[in-house]
Amino acid sequence: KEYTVAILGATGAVGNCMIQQLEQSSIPVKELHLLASARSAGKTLTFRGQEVEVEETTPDSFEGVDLVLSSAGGSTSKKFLPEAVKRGAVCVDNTSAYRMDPDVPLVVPEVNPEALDNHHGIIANPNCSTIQMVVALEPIRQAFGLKQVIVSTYQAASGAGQSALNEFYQQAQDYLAGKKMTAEILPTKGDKRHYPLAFNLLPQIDVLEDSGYSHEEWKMIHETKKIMVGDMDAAEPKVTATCVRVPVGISHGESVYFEVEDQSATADQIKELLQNAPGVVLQDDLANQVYPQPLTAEGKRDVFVGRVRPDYENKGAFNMWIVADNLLKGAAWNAVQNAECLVERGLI
Ligand code: A2P
Ligand code: 11C
Repeated sequence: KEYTVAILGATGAVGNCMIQQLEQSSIPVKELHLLASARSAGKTLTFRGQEVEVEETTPDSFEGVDLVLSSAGGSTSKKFLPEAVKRGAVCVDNTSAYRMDPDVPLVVPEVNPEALDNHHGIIANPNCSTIQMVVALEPIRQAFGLKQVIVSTYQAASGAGQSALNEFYQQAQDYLAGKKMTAEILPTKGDKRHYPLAFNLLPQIDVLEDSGYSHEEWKMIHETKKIMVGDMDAAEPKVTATCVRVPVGISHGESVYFEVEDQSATADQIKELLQNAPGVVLQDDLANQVYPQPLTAEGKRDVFVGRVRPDYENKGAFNMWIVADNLLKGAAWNAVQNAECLVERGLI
């Protein structure tokens, strides 16, 4: 079977990567529709050497579509995905719109592909910072049990979309040219105040909530639980997070502290597990200063892990450093990989 595919948000940072990832995927594509807002209608983008015109999204854009890959913001997903499902399409949604819906599987193929079997037309792709963390933690959880995770993130500007990435590059140029930096998007579109990211750090990703946490931190906590144990409020693993935007264009870094149940676990055993884990590349060679970095992770589909070491003051606890391309494994590749799994399982 060949599939008619639509990419909703095709002109965005993730949408562009979805086009590339689909080009490289095993999914047989009969026809591709590139959908965005009215602002982009008529622009052309390239798929497998052919020019494809971008169309304004309407409910009828999904007529005859088998598979939708979407990354055009939560409100756009809420507006259009039910229309797509009504017309018989299966949607892999990269936004947070449906992630906590009990009828919507939240899937990272290396961790919980079986959750796809229960879909009702929409499959949610987790948040980028959650995805890379669970890919690295799941093999450890399977082998030793996982009691607690404490994560601090170092997140790239592109996580906030193409316009945020452009704003960050402009700020860097302005700063070096001795001009005043301007900020209209970061830390998050729609909030009251904006600050420059260039030569700075912003401890706010998404909106700040009354709990004292940012919404990004909330997502890392509850998405991790839903993916790993199927319950967004599960008591274990315990998860807490601090999310920080750093002046990097692409690829998120994470410092992850975790405690396992099996107190006999060693750092060498954990490294061996990671070496053999699907989707993970272990880059951990201290003698040769080998460790994951955003610049070397960019453009790759894998999750890179290094600096694995025990907490010598707390048995059964470890630290590690994780980096992945937030636009690929954190978004477009995970979405296309989910779609490949749906095809393999006969679920589209
Ligand atoms: P457009 O380029 O026409 O604004 P990013 O995450 O990089 O900011 O990209 C967001 C994507 O979502 C873009 O492709 C953008 O299209 C698309 N988009 C935003 N709002 C809408 C909407 N109301 N309907 C369809 N697509 C939208
Ligand atoms: C960021 N992680 O870096 C966010 C972007 O829930 O899909 C992804 C938001 C989401 O800003």
